[in-house]
Amino acid sequence: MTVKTILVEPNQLLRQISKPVKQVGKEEQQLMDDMLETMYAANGIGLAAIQIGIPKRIIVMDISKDENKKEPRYFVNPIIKNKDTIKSTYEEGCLSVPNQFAEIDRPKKCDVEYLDYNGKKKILNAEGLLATCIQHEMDHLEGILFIDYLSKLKKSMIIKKLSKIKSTRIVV
Ligand code: GNR
Ligand code: NI
Repeated sequence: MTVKTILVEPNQLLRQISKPVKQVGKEEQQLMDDMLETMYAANGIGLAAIQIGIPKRIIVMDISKDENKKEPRYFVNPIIKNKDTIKSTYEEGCLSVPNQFAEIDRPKKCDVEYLDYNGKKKILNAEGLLATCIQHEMDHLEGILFIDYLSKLKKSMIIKKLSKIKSTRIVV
């Protein structure tokens, strides 16, 4: 397993639409392992493959609070089957939008159909943080970031800040 570099906005790669996985094989499982390790190393609760530059419809998540009880979740080709008309608000952050947070409304519950780590078809009835996180991750598969839901002004202020930080950092 390897910790990969997480792409940071502004980066055109993050705006790509990710492609469906044809079959969950060794290569995809290796990618999921690397994604999970990268997510844990960055203290995140979710990660989409495009955040490490791979445009595949793969997500990893772990929303467990206890660091000693890991509960990794893997989603390949996720599709939202049903979403609540009731919304809930969460303060969201994103590993690709470091140190920026904003309250975002999303459907409170949703049902997601996907393939698991072994390529087996599953359905998850998600609510609360789990529902919020899976929707945040599925946005990444469409090239959408949470800042896209903010006003033009707020969004441009965040992008400007991130660009400034980037220009002062030496990237190897
Ligand atoms: O670590 C993360 N925390 C988080 C908090 C509220 C709503 C969504 C998230 S996802 C984020 C990790 C990330 O950027 N995943 O794409
Ligand atoms: Ni994110």
